[in-house]
Amino acid sequence: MNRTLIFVWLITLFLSACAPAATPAPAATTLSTLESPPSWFGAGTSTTRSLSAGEPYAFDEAGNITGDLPKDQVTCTLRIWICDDKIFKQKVINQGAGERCPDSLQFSHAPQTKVDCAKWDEAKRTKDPCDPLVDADCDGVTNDLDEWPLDFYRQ
Ligand SMILES: [Ca+2]
Repeated sequence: MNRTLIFVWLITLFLSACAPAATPAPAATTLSTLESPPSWFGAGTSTTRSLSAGEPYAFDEAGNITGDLPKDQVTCTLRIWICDDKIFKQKVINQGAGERCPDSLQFSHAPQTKVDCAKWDEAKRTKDPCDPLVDADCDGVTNDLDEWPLDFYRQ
């Protein structure tokens, strides 16, 4: 073997040894830090309620009517009451074009659940393990995007 080939081989070996280690793949992101439903669900004396409807009005994010919708348009609404709070979800559809309200806005997607309001209120104050007004079931999916906002095991 000639000296040039040995030199190139040694340089290659040196550079590969000095190369930074491959960066590890990022850890899988979890949707939630919890492994089970938050402590406010399944206990306590209060019960959640929900109501879904199709309404000919426009709403703000809090569920207040802000005006009428054009003909053929309807706002599909889902209201969920938890302790003294309300979650409001909505989507405007065009019934004239054959659109219908999505299943995720049906009241059946927020079935009645027992709630411990003291624990609910404490989590609202501390945001621990999450802010229930943003993510009621603490599964990592915000209420506005969660198809099952009261079910930790379904998003
Ligand atoms: Ca959620």
